[in-house]
This record gives sequence, C-alpha cells and structure tokens, in this order.
Amino acid sequence: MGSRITRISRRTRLFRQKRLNAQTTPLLRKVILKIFICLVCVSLSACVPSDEDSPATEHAAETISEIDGATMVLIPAGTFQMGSTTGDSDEQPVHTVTLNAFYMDKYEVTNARYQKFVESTGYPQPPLSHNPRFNAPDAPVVRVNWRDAAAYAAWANKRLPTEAEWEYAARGNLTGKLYPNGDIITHTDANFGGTGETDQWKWTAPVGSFPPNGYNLYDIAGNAWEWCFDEYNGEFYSISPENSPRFGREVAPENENFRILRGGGWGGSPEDLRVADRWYHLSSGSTIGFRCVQDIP
Ligand SMILES: [Ca+2]
Ligand SMILES: [Ca+2]
Ligand SMILES: [Ca+2]
Repeated sequence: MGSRITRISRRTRLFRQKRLNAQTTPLLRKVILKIFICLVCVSLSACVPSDEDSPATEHAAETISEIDGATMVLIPAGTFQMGSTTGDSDEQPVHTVTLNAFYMDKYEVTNARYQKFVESTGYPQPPLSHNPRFNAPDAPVVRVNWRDAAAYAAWANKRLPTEAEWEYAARGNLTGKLYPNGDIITHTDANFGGTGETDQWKWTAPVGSFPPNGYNLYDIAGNAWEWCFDEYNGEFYSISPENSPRFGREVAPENENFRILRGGGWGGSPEDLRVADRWYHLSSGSTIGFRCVQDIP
C-alpha cells in the first residue's frame, strides 16, 4: 500500500514537472529570442553611422589655429551668385561662383595676435601700435598693408581670402541680400562712421562687439576693411571662371598693383558695408586690417 502511494506521488510529480516544462520552455524561448534580438539591434546600431559620422559634418564647425591661436569657423563648400545688379559697375555682371570648403578667422586679426607675429618673427611694428585710439589688444590691427597681411598669414600657416571667398563667407548663407544680416544695416549691427545704438566707437571697436553673420563671422561688415588676395580688376567679373576664381600674383612685385579690400570700416558709410562692394588700395590706412583663411586638406 505504502509503495503504491509512493508510485502515485512520483507519477504526480513527474506529471507536474512535465506540465511545468511544457509551460516554461516557450517562455524561456521567448526570453532568449528577445535577448538575441536586442543584441542584434545593439550591434547593428554600432555599425550604422550616426549623424556625427556622416561626411556632411566631417569637419569641425570651429577650430583653433595652431600658430596664432585664432578661432576659425568652417565655411562649407557651395555655389553662389557673386556681385550685384544694383551696386557699382565693377560688381557686374553677377556670375555664378563655386567654392570648396575652407576655414576663416572668426574675428579680424587683433593687435594682440599681430604682436605675437611681430615678436616671433622680428617683423616691424605696425605704424599705429603706440596710438591709443587704435592699439587696444582686442581691437583689429589697422594701417597694415597687403604685404604685412600676407606675411602674417604665411607665418600663421594661413593665407588671405580670395575676393570670392570673402564675399561668399560675408553673405552668411543668405541669398541676394545687401548686407551680411539682410537688406538693412544700422549701428546695432556694425561699427561704421559715427556712433549710435550699440556702436559707441568713433574709431575701431573691440572685435566681436556686434552680432555675427550666418557663418558665425564677426565684424565682416565694418570695423576694419579687410585685405583680400586678389589684385583689383574692374573687368574680372566678365571673365571669371566659375570654380574658385582668383586674380593676382602670389608675391607682390615692386610695382605692386592695387589689392582688393572688402567690408567697409569704422570711418565709412553703410554703402561700404555691402557684401558685394569692392574697394582697393596700394598701401594702407587707419581703417584697413584683415583676417585669414585656411584650406581644408
Ligand atoms: Ca562707429
Ligand atoms: Ca571688418
Ligand atoms: Ca565700390
């Protein structure tokens, strides 16, 4: 009798065990399947490139220049309409220009940075380095000629922007606008002749005193006029190639030609601040400074 009861209870246990197995096996399978799917998803997501890895954002939006320590901003490759139908005759014809990406100094080259260049190379001091109207460390260096600017750029492992690069960057990804931030410019936007609103400066202002344009460039309009690489040629727009146009000799000869200036300065009118306006000079002046660019390898 006792052994029968034992057999029955063993059968009952076996039956229960089988039923339990029958219930838990599908559950286990589900859990294992879920874990497997999760592992596949994780490994796949590690292989798929994220937005940060995509070629469009391969280059950093900003970089610090090794030699002069200046912050440079990425100007993306693109195509734009260079010139103006409403400006001076040398701004015509409006023509299509395509450029590679490059880095551009976020600010005009300051007195402090220029001093670093002078101390490192023994290059002559700029003529206004003792003039308190112009020699604040964070103000743009002015009264530098094209050769000075080109020498600084070479020292800093950079170069002067071509006129096309400067205008493209100045437009700040806007299309067909007169100024870097739209069709109107006031003393809240830039340092130019006279004072008012944000503009409290009769002469140069510390760089970055006004809002940047769409590419995060400061004082691209006003403060100091900016040297470009190109020699001045009033007819160049008629014969300009579409891709990376430039006009000028790499090294200025003794009979130096006029070189391009852009953006207007602290002494000028809003007309000078137009993104398409072109000016030129043989030597320099107290309204003339520069900023540099750097190619992307
Ligand atoms: Ca002013
Ligand atoms: Ca400027
Ligand atoms: Ca002009």
